[in-house]
Amino acid sequence: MAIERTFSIIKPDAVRRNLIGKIVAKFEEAGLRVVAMKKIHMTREQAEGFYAVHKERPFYGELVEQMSASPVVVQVLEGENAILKNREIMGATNPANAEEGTIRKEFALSVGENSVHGSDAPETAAEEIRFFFTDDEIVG
Ligand code: RTP
Ligand code: MG
Repeated sequence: MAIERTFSIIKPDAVRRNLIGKIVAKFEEAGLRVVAMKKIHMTREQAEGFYAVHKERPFYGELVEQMSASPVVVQVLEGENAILKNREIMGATNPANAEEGTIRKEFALSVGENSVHGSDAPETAAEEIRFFFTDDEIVG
């Protein structure tokens, strides 16, 4: 199986509640390795750019507002099948539909404040990693 890299955000709702360690533990326990990590406070412009694909969706304004309201932790995770594996560890977008043991089942507050983001495909993973990290910030 291929070793992949994926992009992950620990969102403001989770950082505010001091859940960084508990969330990273779930990635590590599943065999994913943190190869880059930093805490940042996204500007409104950064959040708008990052979520530009959702610009026409009704929740876009609220999403941009929430993601730039307070700090987040951005990470690059590496491992076998990392993109899909990360999505499994995260659980469904709406925590009401998330499986037991997933991050969103345990920690998410709502469909909007759902504690984590994860890339959904190889192309978006590469794009999202480039959006937040330079090559020399990623240590494999
Ligand atoms: P993500 O991109 O954050 O990893 O989550 P996802 O693929 O599971 O969800 P996506 O459809 O890409 O939506 C991106 C984020 O927008 C917020 N959202 N709010 N109020 C709503 O109905 C709604 N729907 C989506 C969530 O924060 C979701 O993670
Ligand atoms: Mg998505």
